Formats: sequence, structure tokens, C-alpha cells
Amino acid sequence: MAPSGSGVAQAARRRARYPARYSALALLRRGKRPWPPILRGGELASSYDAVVVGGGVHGLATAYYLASNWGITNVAVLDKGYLGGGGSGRNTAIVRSNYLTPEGVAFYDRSLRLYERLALDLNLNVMFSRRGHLTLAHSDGALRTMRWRAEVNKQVGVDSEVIGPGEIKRLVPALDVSEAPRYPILGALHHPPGGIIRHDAVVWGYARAAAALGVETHQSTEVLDVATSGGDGPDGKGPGGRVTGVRTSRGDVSTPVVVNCTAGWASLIAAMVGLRLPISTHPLQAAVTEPVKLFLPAVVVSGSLHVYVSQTDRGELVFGAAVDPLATYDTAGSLSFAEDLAGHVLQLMPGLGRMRLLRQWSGLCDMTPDYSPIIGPTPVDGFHCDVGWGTYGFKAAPVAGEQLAACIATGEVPELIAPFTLDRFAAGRLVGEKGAAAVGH
Ligand code: PYC
Repeated sequence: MAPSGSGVAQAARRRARYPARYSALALLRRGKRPWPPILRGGELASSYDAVVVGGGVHGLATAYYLASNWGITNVAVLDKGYLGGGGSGRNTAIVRSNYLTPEGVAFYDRSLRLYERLALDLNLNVMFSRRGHLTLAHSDGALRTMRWRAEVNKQVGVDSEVIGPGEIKRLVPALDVSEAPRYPILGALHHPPGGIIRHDAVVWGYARAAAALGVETHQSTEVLDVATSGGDGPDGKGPGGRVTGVRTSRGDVSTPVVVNCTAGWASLIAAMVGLRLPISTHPLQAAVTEPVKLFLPAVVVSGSLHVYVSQTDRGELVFGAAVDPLATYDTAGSLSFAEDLAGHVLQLMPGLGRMRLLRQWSGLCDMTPDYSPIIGPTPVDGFHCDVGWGTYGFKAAPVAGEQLAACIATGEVPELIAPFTLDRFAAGRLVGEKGAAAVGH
């Protein structure tokens, strides 16, 4: 028998875990036999060790790390829609760790490191592309913020530096770095570790790997209430209480742990246990062009012009902007978004004048007062939050899942998420990350 740490043994373990391989050879070998299901679902069980509300990348990552890192496999992920149908399928797939506060930089750096090895961990090509990330500065004030971020990044060991127009042009020749535009490019924060990843592959990779470890996923299963007892408020809700179960559109289950991994509905789920969250929900619009030959080798962001753009491996340009100014659940695309976007992009890259936008979409962003998430335990025993991600959710999923799983399994709040617990708002311990937003809001 091969020694347990050897490559042969690792490959055997991987084969046992993922019997359905997707190579051409496997397709031939399989012939007409049906593929085994990659998810576990069926009827809801009467009880679970943990119930995760929200089958997006955060919920699935949390379930995966509970199972893989802590052996907690009697877990159900519930989603009222379908897996990855919320923010996980509606983002612009940018990953980076060039934040403004030491707490934020350390946190997102861990996420990026997990993303870098995710294909190996999940045995699925998630198309991670480390291509560098440029945040352009068009004013002295913006340059000052970039220098500040670069210094904080370096202190935490993250690779970022401020570069001038000549170096920007060398990295991204399509950018107009002349004096001609109304807002000339004065410099940029260059962050080589940043890049993009295939968002739906990440969702399905986590879902499949979690299922292989025993986690159940239940789609079209809405959480109608979270049962608690012993709380200060009516019906045993509120601080001081503890979670006992969830009522769903498909029946009741008992559980001592509920994890709120929703976006858009985070406040609603929290209200079910008698908690109020400082969150307002805004749509964020994005758009994609027809595919063209690869010409954009880095992610480019302009906070002042309210736009970020990257090119997928298929050649499409993916654009995003700021969140819409009014709090709403309306996710319809608007003409003014497309017009503003086009005007701003053309200031940056005048050569794109003949490109056609193919589609636009939007997702819901739960904004907190300090633009940092709410993650960790709450005053209701057993009720955990992984919410309030604003426009930073997708890039944080691996670290949020990993650290929250550790928190649930050990009962201790890990150092990386300690700055982001709900009690910081009452304590005045805000972690201001507005200045690290891709675009001004
Ligand atoms: O913060 O990098 C970012 C981002 C990109 C899209 C939305 N937020």
C-alpha cells in the first residue's frame, strides 16, 4: 500500500472522493451509464448539527470547511432559490487584497491565498488568473489614498505599490495616460496578486466538495422562521436566547446552529431571532461586452470614474460601477448606468468606441456603515452571521467560510474575524474600508 502522504495515496483519496471524473478518457469509459449526482439533497432530515441559510459561495464555503476542516458533516445548506443564484452569480469575479486597514488587508490576503490553491483543494479548475490589479488615481487626493493603502499593504506583507503613468502604460497599453482626458491618470496602486476567477466554478466546486463530504444542499427551500428559546424578547427571541431549529417551506428541522449567509435578506433572517443589523441593501449593476482578442492584461479600476473592467479568458470585457444610490431590491438594469459606463470607459480607453455591450445585470449589496462585513457569533447563542459584504462579498468567501467554520467548531472567535463581529457597532470599533472600495460610492 502507498504511504498515506505520497502522491499515489493522495490521488487514490481524490478518486474515492470524486468518483465522477470529467476527463475525455473518463467520458469514454463511462459510456451510457448515468452520472452519479454531485449534490446530496432529497428529504430534509429532522435534525442537523448546523443549518446554513443561503446557498451562495459563502454558505457553501462555510459548509465545506465545517466538513473538511472540522469533520462536522451533518450540515444542511438551504436556499430559497438555486445555488449561486444571488450575489455569487452576479458579481464581476475580481479578487484582491489591497485594502485600507491592517485588519482588512490581512483578512482578504488569506482569502486570496485560499483562492490561489482552490482548484487543487476542490479538484476543479476554477480558472484563477493572477493578472495584477491597477487602481487608477486621477487627483492628488486619490494618489494620497493609494500611497496610504500601499504602505498598509506592505506592512501586512501584501504586494502593492504606487506607480506612475509610464509604468501604467507599459502594463496596460490600451489606457490613455496622456493629458488629453478630462481626468488624466496621475498614477495607480499596482497590486500584482489581484486577478479574476470563474465565479460559478467556485460555487459548484464548493458545492460538489461539500457534498462529497456528506453536506446536504436543499434548493427551493425557504427559511420561514428561526426558532429560539430563552431570549429577552417576545416568543423567546432576542439577545440571551439560543437557536433551537428552523421552520422551512418544506417542514421543520431542529438544530443548535444557524448560519446566516444571505445577501439581500440578511436583515430579514436576523430579525427571525430578534436581532437588528445595521445594513441597507443597494443594487450594483454590471455589464459584459462581446468577446474580442485579448488585449487587457490586468484588472483596471478607476474610483473617480466609477468603473472597473477586466477581460475574461473568452475575451469579453466585464464592467462594474458603484452601487445604485437608492436602497432598493429592484435589480432591473438602467440605461443611465450603460451610458455613464460607456462615457467613463471611453475616457480611459478611447480605442473601445466600437465595442458592443451584450448584457447587463445587477446584484444586491448589503452595505454596512463602515463597508466591512458582519461575521461571527451574535448575542443569540448558535446564531452566526456571515453578512454585510457590500461590494466585497465574492472575494471574501474562502476566508469567511474557513474562519466561520473554525469559530463554530471551537466556540472561539479566530483572530482574522474578531475585528468584524456585530458588537463593533455598539462599541464604536468600526473598520473603515470605504476608501478601499473599487469605486467611490
Ligand atoms: O472591490 O474589487 C472590488 C469590487 C469589484 C466589484 C465590486 N467590488
